[in-house]
Amino acid sequence: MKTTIVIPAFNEEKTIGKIIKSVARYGDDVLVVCAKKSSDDTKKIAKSMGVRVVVDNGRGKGDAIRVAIGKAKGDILVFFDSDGSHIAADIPKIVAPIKKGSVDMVIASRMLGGSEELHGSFSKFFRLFMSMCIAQIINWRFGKGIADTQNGFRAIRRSVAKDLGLKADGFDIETEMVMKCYKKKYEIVEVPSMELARECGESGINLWIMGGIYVWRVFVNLF
Ligand SMILES: Nc1nc2c(ncn2[C@@H]2O[C@H](COP(=O)(O)OP(=O)(O)O)[C@@H](O)[C@H]2O)c(=O)[nH]1
Ligand SMILES: [Mg+2]
Repeated sequence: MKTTIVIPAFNEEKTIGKIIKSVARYGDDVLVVCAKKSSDDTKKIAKSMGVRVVVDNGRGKGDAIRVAIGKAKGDILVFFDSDGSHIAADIPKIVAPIKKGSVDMVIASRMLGGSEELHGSFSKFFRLFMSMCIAQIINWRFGKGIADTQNGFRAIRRSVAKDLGLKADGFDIETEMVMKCYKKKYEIVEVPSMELARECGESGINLWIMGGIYVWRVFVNLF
């Protein structure tokens, strides 16, 4: 099975080069999805490194993930953020359960592996709280015991990703992916992986706006 490492990137010129280098050895190819709304040199740097680069439609991270699902060539897609939050050496253990057989999606779990992004300030606490509430609702609805429904670092069979019919344009795409996998009886497992603090800049998530979108996304996928 071939593996494509998908890197969504919105104004990440400071880290994109390093991230591409760090993940390349773990996949058969690398696909960088640059944000149409990027205003820095992310795209130029990615292209100069000889990997495939596509541009999203300017609607957000979910849009970028959907573009990648349509354009990637691998049988397995690994989504890996470009801000330095994930550990590239964990990619083999995220992909392994899919390669072994019956698993369809593997989430790199911060709840099992720890996170530098979910503790400290009030906004980090609120994010963790929201994330736990969403996991609880999903577990109640589908009779599961998942701990981290939202980490961007994950692997999925491309055929499964295509079959989900994802609609989210924003950061709610990860939650939608989990709910639709459960609805369609696809198997998800979590593997521990530490989330590091992003290396520079700030998260694109505005909690007050995204909070409402997350609630809506969970609600429309409940029944
Ligand atoms: N292509 C694309 N990538 C995005 C967009 N928004 C965020 N990203 C990337 O998605 C990843 C996660 O975004 P980030 O702001 O760190 O969110 P957080 O990790 O959930 O706090 C990063 O690699 C961003 O560069 C977007 O609109 N388009
Ligand atoms: Mg991040």
